Amino acid sequence: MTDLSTTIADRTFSNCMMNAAGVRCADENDLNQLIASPAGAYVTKSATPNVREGNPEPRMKSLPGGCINSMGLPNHGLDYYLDFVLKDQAARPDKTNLLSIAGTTLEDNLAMLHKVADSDFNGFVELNLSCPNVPGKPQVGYDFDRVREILTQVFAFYDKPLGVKLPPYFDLVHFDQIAAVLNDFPLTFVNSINSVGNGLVIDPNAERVAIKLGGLGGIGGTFIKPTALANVRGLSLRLKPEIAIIGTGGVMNGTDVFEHILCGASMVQVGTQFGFEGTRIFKRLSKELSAIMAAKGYQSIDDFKGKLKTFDD
Ligand code: RRO
Repeated sequence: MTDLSTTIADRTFSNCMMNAAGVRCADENDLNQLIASPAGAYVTKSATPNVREGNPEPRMKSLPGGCINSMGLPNHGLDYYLDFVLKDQAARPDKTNLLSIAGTTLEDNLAMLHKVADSDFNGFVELNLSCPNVPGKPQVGYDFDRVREILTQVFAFYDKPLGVKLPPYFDLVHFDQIAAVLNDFPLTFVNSINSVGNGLVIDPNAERVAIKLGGLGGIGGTFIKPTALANVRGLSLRLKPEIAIIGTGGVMNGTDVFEHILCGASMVQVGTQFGFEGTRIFKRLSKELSAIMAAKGYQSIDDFKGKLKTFDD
């Protein structure tokens, strides 16, 4: 029997797979479907303080094996998601879930975190520092001094479990720089990676961009797996062991989950393909990962987590 459970800090999750923020998690109906699925946890759509419409449509385009989006943070506002997770927590006190927060300013993030701090919520907050789709608002995760400033202000008062959602990094110096910042804070986890920002998808027949906002948006799906794995591995080698890693990006099948865990992920999130398949994907991925583990004689994910070999080993 293979055991797909995982642990982050002092919390155990019955399954190491869950949804990625943004995909099919924006309302109660979506979230209740996740609760009813084999996913080990859910994360709510990134919240802003108030309801937000997001960017003009079309703002998402499916591609073979992936997608591009310029959603622009459409969400029901923090109160809606906080209310949902609090009710769920009361009904299922043994479960830990993630509340995603993505203020477009530091003040908004601090105000939301004060509200969460003052509530009974005892799950994980995922602070999104990497939304690529808010015009005029750069992805904070690329400004290392700003990340330090934000985390300094957050941890001055917030003392419940908190992690950050990071953008992909592409240069090893940037891995060193972000890790040096993150290691100075009592983070519970980092989630790597968000969509790969500002790709351009074109409809060649129409000779036009595929989505609004000039056609630019975050790319997800198979194209981004090598970037995601490099980031999970790169952070795993650099972060202090108390900071767990959630691996996200390019997960289509059980092998992809296996590879994320080999690179050091304790939990794996599924975005694009979850959007295509819905919650039944968690049963399929669980079956596929279990089969890989059984064939290799692994009983638990700790048997291979972070144990990627190189030619130097
Ligand atoms: O809503 C979005 O446009 C969005 C967000 Br907040 C994010 O973090 N990542 C993404 O690809 N889209």
